[in-house]
Amino acid sequence: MQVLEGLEPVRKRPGMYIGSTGPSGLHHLVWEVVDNSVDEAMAGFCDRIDVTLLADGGCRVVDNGRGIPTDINPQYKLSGVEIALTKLHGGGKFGGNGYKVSGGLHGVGVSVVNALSKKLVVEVDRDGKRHAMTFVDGGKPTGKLKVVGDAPRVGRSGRRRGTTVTFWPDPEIFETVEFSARTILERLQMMAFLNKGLEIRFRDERPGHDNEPVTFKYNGGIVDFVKHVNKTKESLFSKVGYFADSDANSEVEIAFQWNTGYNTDGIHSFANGINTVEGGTHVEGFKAALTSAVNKYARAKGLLKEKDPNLTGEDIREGITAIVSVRLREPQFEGQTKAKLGNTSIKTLVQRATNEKLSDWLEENPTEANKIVRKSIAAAQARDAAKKARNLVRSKTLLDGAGMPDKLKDCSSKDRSERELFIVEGDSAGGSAVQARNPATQAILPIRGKILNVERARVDKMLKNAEVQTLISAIGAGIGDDFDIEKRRYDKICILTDADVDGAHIRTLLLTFFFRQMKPLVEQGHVYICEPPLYSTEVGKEKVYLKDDAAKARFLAEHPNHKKDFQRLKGLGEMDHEELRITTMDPATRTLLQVTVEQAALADEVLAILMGDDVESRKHFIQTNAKDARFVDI
Ligand code: 0RA
Repeated sequence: MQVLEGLEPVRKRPGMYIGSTGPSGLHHLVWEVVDNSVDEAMAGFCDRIDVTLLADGGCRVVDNGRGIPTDINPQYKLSGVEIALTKLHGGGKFGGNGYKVSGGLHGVGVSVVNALSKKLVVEVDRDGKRHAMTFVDGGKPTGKLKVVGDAPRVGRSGRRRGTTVTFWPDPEIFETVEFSARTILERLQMMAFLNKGLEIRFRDERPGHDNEPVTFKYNGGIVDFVKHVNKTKESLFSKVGYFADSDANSEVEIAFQWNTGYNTDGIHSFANGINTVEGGTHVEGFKAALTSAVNKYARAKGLLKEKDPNLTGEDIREGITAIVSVRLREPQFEGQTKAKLGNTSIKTLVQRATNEKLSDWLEENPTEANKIVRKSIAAAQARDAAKKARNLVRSKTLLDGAGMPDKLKDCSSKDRSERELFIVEGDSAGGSAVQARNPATQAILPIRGKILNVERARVDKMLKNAEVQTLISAIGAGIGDDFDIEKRRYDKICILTDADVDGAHIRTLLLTFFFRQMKPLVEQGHVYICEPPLYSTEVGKEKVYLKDDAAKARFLAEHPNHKKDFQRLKGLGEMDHEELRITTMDPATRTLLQVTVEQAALADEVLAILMGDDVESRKHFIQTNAKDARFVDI
């Protein structure tokens, strides 16, 4: 059998066993102890685990399993308890062959926890007796395993069975020995979801912390997990699908639902209770079978015609929430963060199970199956439309304006460094701007009303919007990942909107669009805001324009004897073109504000909050900023 060693190697190289000596390694101790109890639960002998953070910094894990064996093992001449707590099992999670002595499927064993604790007490209730043993300074026993009394009574005639491990992590090993209740709670909840019916209780007894006990117990298991993940989303249908399968060496359990959203990364996977955030063979098997089962169903029911191409995996996964949980004998964890399952045999099991059982589920739930297929088809169409729109945009990149939108009044200069594009709110203001401009260097693009809200719209809808299309064509450098700043047709992009709330809104929308879809344009200082003045007055024969109320107040302070009226320049449309030229467009006299990334990001954030889907933060923002118009009016 495996070589058993003392605990010195663990204290010499803790990172080898628990990954690090930082907070992650510290919490590994808790996972290690809890995993042992969960293994006992998985074996069917335990249905309750209590985790307590003690006031003195210790951590206690109590289960009602069979109890670690207390009798003497003839081979080692030691009790099972001593073997479990003092003998290092061959290998380990972070560098060995993953073999574990107890029924568990992974982990490095409680002996590692013992080695890295300044004190550890193990208590075992078995055969009607309570047995106890204490270790100090990294696993040195203070005596043998002793019977310290009777096990507590349970029920009418029985005595409690179970294991209690209490440990105090060694501050000489760890950078910090302060546990995070939140980290532990998250993990315990996940464990409870993955082990249906298992009751896990948590209590933080440390002074200054929330001492209320918390209980996790999910009789629906991963079905409840899917419901929990989808709680904040709008689901496509109320049912949650579920199936499970197994072979001689492994088990798979899958729960799934779709929401109306567009994300394609809603598959959460686990191997032996470990969250495989990088996916792996189990996820590959599921994805492959999901794609083929949905396509097969769609064809069989005539939802996809013979001439239609297959739905892609990505189209089908749009809006999915799924939990894929597998248990297997010797899991191989690979990848950057050791969070990708590598065992190839599990792919076969998951794929076969999904092909069979998901197909059955689709047949048995035609209403839901129909909705899934229709959503996938919509996703495919959207993807197609987005691609067409992108290709359209790509082909128009020339300075000579061939194929430019009709609305654009382009400029004639072939020298990009002097070309300017004015995006002007409304057709009538657009007309004035055309008269006020220098046609050699200044192009005008009128924008009607409010352009599409980029935040909420998905990319394909956004690209279908006529205003957005003309804007992209006029600038000529593409969008998103394809945006190429070298292809821009203008050096300055100037936003010219009214000095009112609607104008501010359009400006925010445009800034957000540039920030999201043409970021380098903002980063490299090509985006500007025009500042048409609010007031005009006369000093002698000369007309004076004043930007806002503050400028008017300053002017009055400087000209205390000023008697002339102030004209309020209402909208861009009401300004004559000469006024517009002087105040806003002529480089010799205008005021132009260069947009910084910070300004654009703030506009983006404001818009995300005001118009995104997150109703709660929108409410919060409106409540806390209702008085502060500055946020919207950049
Ligand atoms: C080995 C054998 C048996 C139980 C356990 C280990 C065991 C270990 C831990 C660690 C924490 N809680 C635990 N509960 C059980 C089975 C012994 C038997 O056959 O009764």
